[in-house]
Amino acid sequence: MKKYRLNSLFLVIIFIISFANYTNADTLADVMQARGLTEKDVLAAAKTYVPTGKRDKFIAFDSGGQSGQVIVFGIPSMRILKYIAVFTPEPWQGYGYDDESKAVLSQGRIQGKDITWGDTHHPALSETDGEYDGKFLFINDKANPRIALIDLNDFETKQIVVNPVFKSSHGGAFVSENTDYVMESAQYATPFENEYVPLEQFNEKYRGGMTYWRFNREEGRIKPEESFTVMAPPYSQDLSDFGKGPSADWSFTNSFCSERYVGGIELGKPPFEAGCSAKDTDFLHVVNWRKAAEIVKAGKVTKINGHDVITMETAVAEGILFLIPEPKSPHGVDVTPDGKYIVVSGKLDTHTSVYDFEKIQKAIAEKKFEAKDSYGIPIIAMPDTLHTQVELGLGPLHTQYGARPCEAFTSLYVDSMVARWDYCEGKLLDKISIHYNIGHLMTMHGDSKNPRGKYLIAMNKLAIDRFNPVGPLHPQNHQLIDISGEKMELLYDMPIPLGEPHYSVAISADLLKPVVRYKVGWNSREDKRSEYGVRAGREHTDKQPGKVEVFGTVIRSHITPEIIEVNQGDEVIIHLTNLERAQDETHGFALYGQNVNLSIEPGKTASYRFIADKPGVYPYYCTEFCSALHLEMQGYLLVKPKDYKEVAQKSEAGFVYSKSDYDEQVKKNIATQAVIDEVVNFITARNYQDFPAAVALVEDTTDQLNFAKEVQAKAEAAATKEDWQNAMLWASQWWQYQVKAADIGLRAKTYLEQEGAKVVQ
Ligand code: RUQ
Ligand code: CUA
Repeated sequence: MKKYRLNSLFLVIIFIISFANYTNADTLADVMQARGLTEKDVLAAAKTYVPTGKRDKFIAFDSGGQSGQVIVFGIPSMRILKYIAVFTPEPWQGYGYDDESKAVLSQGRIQGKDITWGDTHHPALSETDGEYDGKFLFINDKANPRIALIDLNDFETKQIVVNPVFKSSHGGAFVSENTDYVMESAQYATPFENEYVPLEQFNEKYRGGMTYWRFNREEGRIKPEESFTVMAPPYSQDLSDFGKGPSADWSFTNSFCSERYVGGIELGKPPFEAGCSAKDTDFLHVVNWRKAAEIVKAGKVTKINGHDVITMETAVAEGILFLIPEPKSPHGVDVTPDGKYIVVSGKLDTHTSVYDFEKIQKAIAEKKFEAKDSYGIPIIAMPDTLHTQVELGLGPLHTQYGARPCEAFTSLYVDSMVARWDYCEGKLLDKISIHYNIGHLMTMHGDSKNPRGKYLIAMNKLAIDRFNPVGPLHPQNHQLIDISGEKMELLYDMPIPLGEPHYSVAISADLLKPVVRYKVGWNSREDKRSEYGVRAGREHTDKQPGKVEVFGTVIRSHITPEIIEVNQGDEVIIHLTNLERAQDETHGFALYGQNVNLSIEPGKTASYRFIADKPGVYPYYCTEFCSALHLEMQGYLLVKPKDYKEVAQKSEAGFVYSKSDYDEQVKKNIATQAVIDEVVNFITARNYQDFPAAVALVEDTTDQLNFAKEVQAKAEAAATKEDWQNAMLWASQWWQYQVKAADIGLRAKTYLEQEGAKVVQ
């Protein structure tokens, strides 16, 4: 059996080598004909195909909609790289299954209740001076107004903050030019206090607003105690955007249903949708957030639920909140890269309006207002602030920017099209059909001061007939569009089978530099050494009455300890540290009947606690296929019944080995070592040190060979004592380490061959 394993390893390698040399007889023309592909199709394929081993130029972060997660994919290949668990437990990442991540999820409790999902809408990348810096990602939950913080150092969720006054929030997350604040606006107006207030008091007691979450970059955390909310009328505040450059101190927030209509079909009243779209205009909220922050510092706030709120009265008195009419039921509000204009589209109006920040400032400075709303907020007349209005098509929603001067792209929901236009001249340039009903759209670095152009992704709400049918619930459809030429060209359809991704942001891949391993014994959620981490050889189990605490480790291919004995009723706490230094050697940990799966990436320490309330035998194992002996990476938790009386047990060996078994094994080990030596010679004869990935593999191989040496000594010691049973078992373990060394060594060799490493001698 074991012999077969080594042989099969080499067979696979030979197979791979011979397969690579095999040339397919088909020509491109044959394939095109057989598959019915046009030249345009093949060109699109060539523009998106990323050959094996090559990487994407841009990395996109999609909101995962109702899945409460974030989807990471590459552009132009549109290959999904990861789902980042954010608001929803996700077992592959151990998220919501280990103590460390449970602590993050529990920060998101709403009024004491666990919320195990999210409706993620808008991701935002951290910015430095208006440019994406690749450090952090923020995303909001609409259903339960929360913001999550993801650290792009390891693509893990580190913090969840709950909005203390809102009961829903669509318009988040947006970041200020230097990420000192992350913004979120209310959607459905509610009382700020957590109290019952009859709907009859909607105008007086229900409120909207904009929350500015303070972000501390050094700590890498949002600071709730330094955050504040500017209260606003119950106008259903929607999307927002921070200004840039000249407008950097300001923020802009749309609203709909400024009619303040309250439906009630069952009471015989016309529905919300009728009453909420009766007026021709709604309001753009213009806020001087920089000044608002100073007002908060000066203490001119009202505490609501322990949170600093600037009331509308204060906001008006201090001159930080203004309204400007905007076309009916607007949705997106997007500040141009130069910060000079604010683009707003009304879903129920064919116009896209371009507001001029300078004109807005002029009106404010001259106190030129056309009226005040019923809450005393000054309204600036629309014509006094408009730069231009453009007729783009039906149902304009969101706008993103391209790399060319004044280049904008707007999604047309009703038309199912993307419009390319010039916001300076107010001129439509090009249109392309998408499939179907586009919501957001996204360009590379599209929210930054410096959009990169090249690609656009149309984030379509409906897929309808685009993919093989999979039942009534269809995937969403992202369409990749080439915007590098004069005409937009559709390149690729990507199904998204995980919630409705509302919005996405994409960053140049070279700006992301995540770690490949943690320092050994790391609590990744708190970004510090775990007090439960242990190094190799330091594993131990602490037993106290009623409590068993295991400080264990995992490394190919064993879990230490392999046997855990506890008494019924004990609290069992298991901490496991992954000792691997190799890249991509994650181990898992699953235990029968306990709803646990840990994901223990190299260096990480993860913990799990439970009460062993039922006596029995509970196997545990590693859930990642980590090595040829992954299946053997196992152990037993034994829970002894309360009244259990120890009796002496005698265990019989499953198999009895002799001297000849041992000799046979040693012969095999020596032969294996010869193979390993050859691989090692190949590597060391080349400039492998010039390839960090190869260096890491070599380090790992050396580790495994050192382990092999350690157990070889044990085998030989047992053999001198003629303890053939243990000699054979240790010799077999020696061989296991050799196989692992060979596996990694061969990976390094293949890598060096592919990268064209040179002989150095
Ligand atoms: S959304 S389709 Cu941002 Cu939730 Cu506009
Ligand atoms: Cu570790 Cu499988």
